[in-house]
Amino acid sequence: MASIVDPNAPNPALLAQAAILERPASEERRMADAIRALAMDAVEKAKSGHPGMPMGMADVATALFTRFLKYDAADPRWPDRDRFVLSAGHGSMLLYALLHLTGHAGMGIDELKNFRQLHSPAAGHPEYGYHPAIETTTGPLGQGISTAVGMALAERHLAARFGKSLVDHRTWVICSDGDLQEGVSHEAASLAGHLGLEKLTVLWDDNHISIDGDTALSFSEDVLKRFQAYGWATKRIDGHDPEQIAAAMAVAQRSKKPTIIACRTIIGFSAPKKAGTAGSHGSPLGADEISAAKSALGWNAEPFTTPEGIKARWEEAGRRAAGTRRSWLKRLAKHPMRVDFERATAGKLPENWVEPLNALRATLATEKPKLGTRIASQRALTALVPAVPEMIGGSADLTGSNNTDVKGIASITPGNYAGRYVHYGIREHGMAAAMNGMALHGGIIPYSGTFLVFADYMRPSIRLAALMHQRVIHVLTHDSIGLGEDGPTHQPVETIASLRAIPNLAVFRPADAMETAECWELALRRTEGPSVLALSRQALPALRDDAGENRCARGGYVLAEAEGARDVTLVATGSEVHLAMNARQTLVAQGVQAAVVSLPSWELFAQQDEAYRAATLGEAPRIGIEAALGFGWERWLGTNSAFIGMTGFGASAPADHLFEHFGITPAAIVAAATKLLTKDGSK
Ligand SMILES: Cc1ncc(C[n+]2csc(CCOP(=O)(O)OP(=O)(O)O)c2C)c(N)n1
Ligand SMILES: [Mg+2]
Repeated sequence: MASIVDPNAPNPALLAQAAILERPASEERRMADAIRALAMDAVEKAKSGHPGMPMGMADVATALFTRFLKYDAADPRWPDRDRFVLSAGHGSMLLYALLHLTGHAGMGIDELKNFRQLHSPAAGHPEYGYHPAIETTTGPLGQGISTAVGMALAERHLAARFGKSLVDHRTWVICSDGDLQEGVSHEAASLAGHLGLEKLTVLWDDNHISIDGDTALSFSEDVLKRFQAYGWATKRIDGHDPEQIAAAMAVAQRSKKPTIIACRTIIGFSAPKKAGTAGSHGSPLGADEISAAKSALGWNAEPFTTPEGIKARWEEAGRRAAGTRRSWLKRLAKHPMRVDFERATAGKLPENWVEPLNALRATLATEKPKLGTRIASQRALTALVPAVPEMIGGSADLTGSNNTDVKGIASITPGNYAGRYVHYGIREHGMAAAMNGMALHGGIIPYSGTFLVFADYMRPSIRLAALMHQRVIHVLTHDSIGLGEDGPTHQPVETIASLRAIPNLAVFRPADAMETAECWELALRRTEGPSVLALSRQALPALRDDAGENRCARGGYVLAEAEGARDVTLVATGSEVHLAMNARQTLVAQGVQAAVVSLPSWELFAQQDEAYRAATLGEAPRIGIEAALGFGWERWLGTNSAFIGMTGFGASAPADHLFEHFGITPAAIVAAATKLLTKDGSK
């Protein structure tokens, strides 16, 4: 088969490289070469990593970090800093070299020598939390740029809330071909264009190379035209020409639209054989190629060293905005909204925020309403959103179904960012990534919704939120066959189990309005990671009339104890808890002592001490009930047990017919208990 790209053709990139290397080496070029040298050295020492991207983008990154990016190496968490996202996370040495050269504490030469080793802040890909200047974890292509959209939106909203004197910064992204091929970036870029996030600038490493070779193998659209159609400003430059780079960045700073700059670069720039080829993408160049590359650059310094003059220039760049930061601190000190600003950016909830929710819980205890938990969630939001100004809601075009909106709360619209509700459109993945960016930016607690079954469309971003310990809350409604007629495409059966498999994600499946309010409180208090609220479409009876202690806080609890010694324990979640309560009544009438345990959050329950868990689950045979697959239930059920739930996909029919058809009914629970106890010999 004829290949689109002839692998034996002479590499034009090497000719272009020779021409660039003939130009007199400016100070900027020498500063960029310091990045190239460190990237080559660190990857060589680690015997793994990606030298090509840092070597190709070194000139662009140098212009950004010496002339445009607002940051102070002395305080990388300064709230009004520009955000810099290295979306092409495989090029992590670019970021580490920049942090090292600009004088950031905690990224000394020893850290670079430990690139990709255990406990090094210079991990294989940038990891949020490993160093304060790493704004987000990147590596899964497409996530960084989409997360940056959320950061840029957060900036616009907080500027509207607190004013320009406190919030006025830009978001800069370096991305690669892979970032722009991934679908999530299409969703996020479309949203950014629609909302007009003018302070977002994407620097695209347009090097025409990915792992399989020339991007022409798989990528032929006009990317800039695509971005123009999204409503972005675009620019195409030579990514090795400092004047063109600076001119384009200056234009981006004045742009009234988000901007993407296609920076035509040579991957692995300076490597005499591997430059311009996929060979420089993801493996050490080798001693000979490195030595030839350094001599082509005129770089004579020992490995892992930067000539003093060049290092001094870089450190000066790291202090460039120190004065700007000091003036900002002075403005903050005198600002009438200082206390609120500091509280919001620290992620602390306002004093008394929980009181309206407690009032709601008291009402629910007396009214005992029969509600879908999605409606109960809206009642909780009606109490919470006015009390917690950091909460920014939204939905992926299912507002009326997810019930994520609150009366009187305005939407964010293009050019007006003061609202607190985002119409994300049908862009679940982009939404979840942007929510991560909003949380990472600080000052915002993002929540939003879609159907539970579409969690799969957001999974890579939910996983990152869990990995990064971000408080992001997903309201996922229509959580079982209980949604009825829309049928098996819309009925999650494996979704809850798959979400429970993600470490550090809290999955809540409340049983009634009271539990829903309690789970909302827990999700908001959970600063160490994301939460999912799995909520029913169908109405559920109230099961609780106590509004004191938040009983969901322990993840599981005895909702109804047996009259005497337990014969059987019915363990259920969400919409199946009331079925268990129903079955309990019949069993009691038959002389079987049944207890009901509600288990709204497996993660919180697993954190309780052994004694509490043992007392809750009891020693009697157990029956698990959940309108989903039984995958994972063995964890709570033990050997002498049964599970009532789904065994495959659902079907299209009214919900009550489906529960009947799939045998998830009080009668089925009673039958299972009888069978279990007969087998057990105890009855
Ligand atoms: C979602 C995802 N899929 C696959 C990969 C593996 N991977 C790492 S880099 C890369 C592509 C490299 O091409 P490009 O993005 O153009 O980066 P460059 O080689 O130019 O640095 C791939 C497929 C990944 N990191 N993320
Ligand atoms: Mg590329």
